[in-house]
Order: sequence, then structure tokens, then C-alpha cells
Amino acid sequence: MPTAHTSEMGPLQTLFDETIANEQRIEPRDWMPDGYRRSLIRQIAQHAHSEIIGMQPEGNWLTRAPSLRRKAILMAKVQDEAGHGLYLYSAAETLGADRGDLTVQLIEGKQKYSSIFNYPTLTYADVGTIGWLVDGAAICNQVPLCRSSFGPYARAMIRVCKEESFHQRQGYELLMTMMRGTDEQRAMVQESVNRWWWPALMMFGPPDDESPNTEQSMKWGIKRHTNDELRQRFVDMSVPQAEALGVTFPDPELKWCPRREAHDFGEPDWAEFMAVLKGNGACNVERIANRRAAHEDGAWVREAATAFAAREKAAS
Ligand code: BYC
Repeated sequence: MPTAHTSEMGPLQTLFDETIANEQRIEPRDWMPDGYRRSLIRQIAQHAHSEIIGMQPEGNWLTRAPSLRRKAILMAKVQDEAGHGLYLYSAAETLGADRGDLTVQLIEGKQKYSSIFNYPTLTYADVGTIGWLVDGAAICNQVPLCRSSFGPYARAMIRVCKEESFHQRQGYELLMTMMRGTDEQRAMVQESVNRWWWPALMMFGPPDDESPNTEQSMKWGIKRHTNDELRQRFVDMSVPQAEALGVTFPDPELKWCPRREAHDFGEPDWAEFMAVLKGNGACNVERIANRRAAHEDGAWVREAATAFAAREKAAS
């Protein structure tokens, strides 16, 4: 027996379902189920937080870049990540979320950000490896999100993906340059790849049978592929790139499977993944402390901007 609420929403729900089935976009003013709105805010906020927190591991090397050219490239990249965070917070705002609230939820540990940014950057090779593997994984995950059913999210992803492709190529070029250098530089690249490979695979989320959100998100067209499908795609895409670079991945089970026409590979350490999600990774505490300090130190800027906007409004 439908409740008064569902029968009231019936025609709107039907229109929503048809829009999704016809691969058209849901826009902010359209009616949408509460669960769709909540799930989008959850994913978009987590994505925005990842971009902002993701500035820290690479930002760590800005003052120690090996040349002016590398410094300029890295500054531009880190700045791009800030821009991505801002587009994404704006997309979340079109769903009724408040940017200030989202930031508070992040610094109070109530909303997640990508596990990958809780690992330390120990050498300059990590800047290259993050570009190649972390931005590479991000592209693999985010290109399908350009077809996400929610308009503002999908449109934000188009620009983000264009910029991420640049990031990936700069990382690969940095590593290629190091691989053409000394034995010590080559060893530095291999050591860095060894540390980042497994965390990069974890970026795609838990295995499908342990992913509570995937099924519904796929039905709603928010996600277009499952976590395992994208992880497989990333492995297949990365193997020839590693060969061209002259590095190996730290996985003895990694090999081509002619039957599946894909690579077999080992299982990431899911216990480590869960520990990082619970706040126990190497850098969780530091990342949040830095973000909190930046937020508190920036209070005067927000106050000044608000006062200025109010004065301009009063004068007009
Ligand atoms: N890290 O049911 P599941 C970047 C959470 S930015 C932390 O599979 P879903 C870059 C998940 O949120 C990279 N948490 O979830 C930036 C869920 O928890 P809640 C960020 C993770 O949403 C700067 C629970 O685990 N990219 O690349 O269907 C420099 C169960 O998971 C992770 C995005 O955010 C993780 N790795 O799928 C360079 C892309 N994985 O919320 C690069 C957009 C899962 O239920 N997001 N969790 O408490 C997505 O595509 C999806 O949200 C995910 C997860 C594939 C990440």
C-alpha cells in the first residue's frame, strides 16, 4: 500500500526514473529522491576534500623542488587541485550542502577523503609517482564520472579530467627524466613506485562484494563502473607504461591472463585500507591538523570577505 508521501511523489519519481533511464541529466532544481541527494553530497564532498587534502603531500616538496622549472610545474599542479576542490564544493552546494559545514565535517573527521593522501612523500620521485599513478588512477575513476547523472558533477569532471591528464603526463615525464639519469635516481624511482602501487589500487575503493554504495549508485547513474572494474582497467593501463619506463610493480602475482585478456594481480592489503579509513594511516593526524590550522588561520579572510560583500550590497 503506497503511503501518502510516495503517492504524492509518484509522478515526480517516475519522471526522475525516466530521466535516469534515458541517460539524461538531473539538474539541481529537478525533484530527486532524498537518498540520491544524500549519496551525491557524500561522494562529491569526499571528492572535494580529497582534492584539498591532496595538496599537502606534494605541497611538502614545493620548497625543495630540484629546479625552478620543476617548482613552477609543481606549484601549478597543486593550485589546480585547489581549483578542483572548489568546483566540487560548488557542485555540492547546488544540492543544498553548505561549504562551511562540509569543511567542519572534514576537520572533525566525520567525512572521509581519499585514503591515498595519508601516505608520506619521502623523496622527489614521489612527486612523479603521484602524478603518474595517483592522478592516473584518478583519471581512470573520473572519466566515467563525466557521464554521471547529476549535471553539475558531470560538468565539473570534464575540466578536472583535462587538468588531471596534464598532471599525469608531468609525473610520467618527471620519472622518465629520472630514469635517464643515474643508477641512484633509477633506484629512487623504483623505491617510490614500490611504495605507491598498492595504495593507488586502494583508491578505487573496497572490493565490489564489500562496497555498500556501488549497487545503488550504479542504478542511479552516479557511478558508471564498479570499483573492481576500474581497478582492473587501471592495472591493464599501467603495466605497459611501467615497461616503457623501466620499472616493475611489487606484485609477484601480476601477469597477463590470455583467457580473460586482462592482467591477474594480487589482493591489496584490505586491513591496511580499513585502518587508514579509520584514521590510523601514517599521516591522517597531520593532514587534518594542517587543514584545521589553515581553516582557523583563514577565518579573518572569510570575515573580511563577508563584511565587504555586505557593505557592497548595502551601497548598491
Ligand atoms: N579512500 O561503497 P564504497 C584525486 C569509502 S582525488 C577513502 O565503494 P563509493 C587527486 C566510501 O566513501 C581522489 N574512503 O563507496 C587529488 C564509503 O564510505 P561512506 C578522490 C574510501 O562511494 C589531488 C566506504 O568506503 N576521488 O584523485 O560507492 C591530487 C565504502 O566504499 C575509499 C574521488 O573521490 C578510499 N579510497 O565508491 C591528485 C572520486 N574508497 O561514504 C589526485 C569520486 C571507498 O559510505 N568518488 N571509500 O562512509 C568515487 O568514485 C567513489 O566515491 C569511490 C568509492 C570509488 C571512491
